[in-house]
Amino acid sequence: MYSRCIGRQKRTFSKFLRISTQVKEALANGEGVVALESTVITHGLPYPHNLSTARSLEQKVRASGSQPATIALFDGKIHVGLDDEKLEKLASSQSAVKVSTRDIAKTLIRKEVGGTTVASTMKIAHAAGISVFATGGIGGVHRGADQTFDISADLQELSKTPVCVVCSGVKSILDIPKTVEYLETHSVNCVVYGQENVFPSFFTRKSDRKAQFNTERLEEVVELIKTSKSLGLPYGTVLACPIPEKYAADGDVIQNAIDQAVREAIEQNIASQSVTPFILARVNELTQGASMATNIALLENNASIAGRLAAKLCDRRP
Ligand code: PSU
Repeated sequence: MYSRCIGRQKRTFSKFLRISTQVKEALANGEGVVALESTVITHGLPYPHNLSTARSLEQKVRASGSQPATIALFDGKIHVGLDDEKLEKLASSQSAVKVSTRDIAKTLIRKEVGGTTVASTMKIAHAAGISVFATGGIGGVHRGADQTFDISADLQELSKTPVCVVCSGVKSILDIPKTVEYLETHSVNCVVYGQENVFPSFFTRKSDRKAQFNTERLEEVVELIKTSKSLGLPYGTVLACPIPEKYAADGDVIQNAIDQAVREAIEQNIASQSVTPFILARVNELTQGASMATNIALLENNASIAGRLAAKLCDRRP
């Protein structure tokens, strides 16, 4: 039943999917492939830092033994694996829209340039046959969600799409305890890659929550993914990787800026999909660029870990 569902999703997406030759070949040869999202390019980082980061993330994946597949929407098609011309077009677009799963169809019919979130990138990666995906942070339950009901579609997607998302947890602009609780309720595998079982909070290595378990062995994560698959479980996996120690130093400064930006977002009635981009841009201003440098460092670290994980996942040696 489960494999019939995947097959159906692949067939229905195939009319719109444009998979690059390199990604197609890597998949056909059973090599590691890592999906990369593109909201971070269109809405997360300013030009030209977004372009240089998009290139460096692809480079990190290659250097760790896998093929990168950056995902974005152009011209009524879903592109999996972008050449440099498309990366440039995406990074410099003034009109690109943020595409969560809900927005895929609308962005296709309007032929808009679209940067994919964690949710839509997972859905597309799965349809293309890619099981590992690297990003900075996942969306989560927003602070005040008991009043606003604002919960990222990333969490829903994690509960129904078997892709492993390598990230640094969620930003403390969100409600971390409720986000971790939501993941648990919806049966998402949630693993910290490191010595301690402490769920990371993006710019800093710690929150006051635990994951399901922690491991220092990617081999154990591979076993988890394979076992979930062979049980026919449809749930995704969060592999939460704390930011490397040397970049975590600015954590307190950034934390204060986040608190201020959250207050401003409430005062200015910023809502829905605009909340995260507003807060990210404001935190970067308040920290005079420190948050962006930290953000890029953790993105690169996660891309390297995902590259190693994807290579191990497809390794068929006994
Ligand atoms: N967290 C970040 N930077 C980002 C995002 C999250 O630190 O750019 C993006 C990701 O693409 C994530 C999306 O999937 O925001 C979540 O948005 P929303 O809360 O509207 O679902």
